[in-house]
Amino acid sequence: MIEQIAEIINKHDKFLVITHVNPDGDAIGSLLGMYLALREMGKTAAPVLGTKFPALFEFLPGKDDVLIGLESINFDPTYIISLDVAAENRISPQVDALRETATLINVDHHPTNPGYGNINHIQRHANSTTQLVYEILEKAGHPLSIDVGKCLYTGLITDTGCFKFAGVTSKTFELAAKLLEPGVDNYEITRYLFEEFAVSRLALEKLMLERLEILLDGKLVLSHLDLEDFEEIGADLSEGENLVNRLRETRGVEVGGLITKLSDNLCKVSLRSKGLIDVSAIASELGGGGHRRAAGIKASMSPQKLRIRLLELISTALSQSQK
Ligand SMILES: [Mn+2]
Repeated sequence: MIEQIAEIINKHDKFLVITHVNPDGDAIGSLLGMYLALREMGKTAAPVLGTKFPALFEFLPGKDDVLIGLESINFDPTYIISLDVAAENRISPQVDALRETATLINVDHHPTNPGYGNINHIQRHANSTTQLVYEILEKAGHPLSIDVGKCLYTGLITDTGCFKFAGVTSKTFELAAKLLEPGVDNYEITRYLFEEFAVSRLALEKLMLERLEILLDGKLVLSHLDLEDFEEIGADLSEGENLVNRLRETRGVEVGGLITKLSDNLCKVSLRSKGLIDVSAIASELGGGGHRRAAGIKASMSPQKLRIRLLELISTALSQSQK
């Protein structure tokens, strides 16, 4: 499959590059890395998001070319490259209408990805989708530039929690070395991602910690934020990214969960597990998806109801894991 995708990007033109709702570092890194590489290859290409560009990643090259919504694309795409999107309904913006004339290439590392593309390249053991983008570009014979390296490295370090998470092997560091090779400065990127948070993020973290509940004999830690909190603090939704990791980093805790209320009947949930519990299975039950140790849900449910459902599902999963 990788050969086929490499050949397509070498031989064809007019690419639309897309990713998922609430894009994280891997989503934005893949989007911009693929887009910039296509431009370097002399192709017509556009990176598109469904909502505004997340402030956290504004240091990345190519972000000024990102289009918001499909209206502003000035060519008819032949191929749509979907990157890091676990399920078709998580593509943002939705591209259903374009699929009548364009071929959808689905490149992802989420094990729950059902293969909704016309061409699917799903590698569940890849540390990040940017790894897959790197491998496609390498297969296509396109040399890595410093700008593309910055984007792809960003995806790798965000999805591995700076090489802390499970799944990191010697291969991960080999890839990191290749991505830094063109002259990418590791600290320039980690500083922006992890040491330049706005005070607003600290305020969000404070609220999250004030509201946390320690449940199921200390194995589950849940907390919640509301869209109004973000508005009052003046924080972008993307600033809540990975705050949930904080909830897992305590001895004995198996699962951390952060519920963000977007409206009375719509919530976003981020789940993190140490590995005993497969949170992607819990997320799937509620219409979401992800990985064993990190998963997400967007559900049309009140936060109270969602909290109860999560408690039930995680409690059942915990008792099954002890059998
Ligand atoms: Mn990813």
